Amino acid sequence: MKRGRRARREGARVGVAVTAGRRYRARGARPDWLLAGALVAVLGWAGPAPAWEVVAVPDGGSLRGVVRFSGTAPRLELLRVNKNRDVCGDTKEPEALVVGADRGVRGSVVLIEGVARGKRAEHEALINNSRCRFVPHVSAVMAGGPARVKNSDPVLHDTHGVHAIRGALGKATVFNLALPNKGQVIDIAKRLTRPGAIHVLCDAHTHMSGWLYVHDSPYVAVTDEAGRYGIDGIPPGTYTVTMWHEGFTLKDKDKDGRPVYDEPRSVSREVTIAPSGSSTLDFELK
Ligand SMILES: [Cu+2]
Repeated sequence: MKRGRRARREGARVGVAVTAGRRYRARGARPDWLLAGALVAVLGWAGPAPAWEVVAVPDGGSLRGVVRFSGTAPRLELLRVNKNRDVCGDTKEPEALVVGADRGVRGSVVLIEGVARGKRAEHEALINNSRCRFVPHVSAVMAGGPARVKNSDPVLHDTHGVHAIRGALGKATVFNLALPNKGQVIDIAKRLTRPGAIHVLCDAHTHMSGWLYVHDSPYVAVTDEAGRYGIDGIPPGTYTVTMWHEGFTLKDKDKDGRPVYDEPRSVSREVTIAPSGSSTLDFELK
């Protein structure tokens, strides 16, 4: 009871911060429009994630499953390397769709929606520029959770993250980091204030592409080579669980030669987590 009240209070406080911008705009007075525009640009396409409340989950349950590709997986075009070929090689395998044994899909994000409070964020998202790829290709983290970008190569990478959904003024940059030195690490936790998929690109290498999925709680996972995922410590209840996967049907190339795939896929299903229970939920990706 006490906890619930505190959570509501915190939510309300965040709500005030968000509506403050809206009120400003609604007033509509002359130079306020400029400020409102700036606010939209800063906020991007969604409001900040509500404050996460860490509580003990003694009867937490677990959710496990597999994401499998349904049908025949398309063969994606090799990616041409535009510079530093001595270090990066001439071509790279595309990673937008990687199907392993038993049709398991690597790099799908599975997230539990609407969890108000629960466990502490455990896993750090580390986007490593390694051999001119983002490793891992897809990572996930709670908003404001531990996250860093690293360069393990002896060449300059410029790691540029943009929200995948267009805001009022176009795609919003979340971070844009020049990493000229091997071994360099930059903390990005404070930049990850809003939930959603961030497309991670390299301004130096057009073949480099990855994703960082920011969720509003730590109840999020990315599938492994076999398409498996697992999430633990879930407060008992009934939830919507969503599987997200980046687009992999080639639509176009941008002006620099980057492949442009179609929109990400997402599939949602409902699941009930019993106290200390183990639930299973598989997804099909088409
Ligand atoms: Cu690069």
